[in-house]
Amino acid sequence: MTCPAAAADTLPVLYSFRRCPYAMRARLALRACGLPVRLREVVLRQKPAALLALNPAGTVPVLHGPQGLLLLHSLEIMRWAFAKQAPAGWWQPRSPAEVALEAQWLHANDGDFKRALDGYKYPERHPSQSAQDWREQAVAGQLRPLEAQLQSHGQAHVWGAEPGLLDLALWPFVRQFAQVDAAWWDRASGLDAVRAWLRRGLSGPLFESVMDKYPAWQPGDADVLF
Ligand SMILES: N[C@@H](CCC(=O)N[C@@H](CS)C(=O)NCC(=O)O)C(=O)O
Repeated sequence: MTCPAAAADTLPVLYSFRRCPYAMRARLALRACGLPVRLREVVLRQKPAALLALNPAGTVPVLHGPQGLLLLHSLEIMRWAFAKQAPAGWWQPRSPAEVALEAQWLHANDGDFKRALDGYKYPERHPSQSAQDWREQAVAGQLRPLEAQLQSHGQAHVWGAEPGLLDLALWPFVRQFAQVDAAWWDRASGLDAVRAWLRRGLSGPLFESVMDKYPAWQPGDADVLF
């Protein structure tokens, strides 16, 4: 959807790529928190100069707004959104111990789990072990603990009945993992609680609402309100 220049001018700009799991989690958080942005869809092979000027590393997502707002990492964007306008009824860490626990899950996801996911998806690029070894590593290090966490309370989300930032941050990565070998995931993984958690997340209105397709942004294009 496009919006009048006057209304859009003050909104932050999100450089995004539809299929990037980091960009997905940023869009999920912005949408969950009800924070509109101007979305610029990036083609990674042809990064716009405006993106590279802001982030020489050339990664998406990037959030750039008025008054010096510049966030170059997905978790920074998520935390900014939740700090600005956390949705009512969502789980938020209430103690230093809960903050630390959430950070541990995120660190494990973005580190060891992401590496194992890449090895599982592209074993030819990561030949130090087989695809099956990468898969087992991802399961042992992250998905079995997630299964145990979900089973410990039997509720819909990682922390319990309320959804939280962590659910949004993990969904896009576990989604990719599940897609590598959907038959194994459905029939042989034994990760029943994780599968149900993922299915609920992906089929809900929030996830669907951040997966619309937009044409690649070019300088001079009308703003796309997201
Ligand atoms: N630490 C960054 C990582 C983002 C990232 O790696 N994004 C990928 C796309 S999924 C990217 O932009 N890669 C640059 C490229 O492929 O040229 C974050 O959390 O936002």
